[in-house]
Amino acid sequence: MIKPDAVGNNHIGPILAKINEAGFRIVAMKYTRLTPETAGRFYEVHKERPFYGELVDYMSSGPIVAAILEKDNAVADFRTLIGATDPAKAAPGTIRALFAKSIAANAVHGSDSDENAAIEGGFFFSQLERF
Ligand code: 3AN
Repeated sequence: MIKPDAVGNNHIGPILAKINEAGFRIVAMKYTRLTPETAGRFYEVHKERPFYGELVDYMSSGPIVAAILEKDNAVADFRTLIGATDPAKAAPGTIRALFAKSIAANAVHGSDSDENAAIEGGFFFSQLERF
């Protein structure tokens, strides 16, 4: 997912270019906006964390781009491409180092496991919307 800060700062194009250059295939993509209710469901796993309210408010504050990406070793390779959660700690050249503003407004989200990738893909797309 490309988060509201990156969409608002016109970083959709450069971020998609980095994703393509790294060898990912886009199999579904959607420009949309989360409501506080849908953002709350998307981040339900973080419900007990102190920043949950801030995260839900932030993720529903503007449009996002949701996408399903395919590649061998996609989860690990995408996390390498995006860099650490805190952009100040993200390796040079990573998407978060290049485009993120803060730990909350950190430009992109990537699934942390194949299992969560399937759940999160299903959150945004039906089978018919994938190519
Ligand atoms: P990642 O997105 O790198 O997997 P997680 O799963 O630890 O990071 O955190 C989920 C999301 O919660 C992050 N993308 C980030 O936007 C937000 N987040 C994490 N830690 C903080 C924090 N200390 N303050 C505010 N937001 C945070």
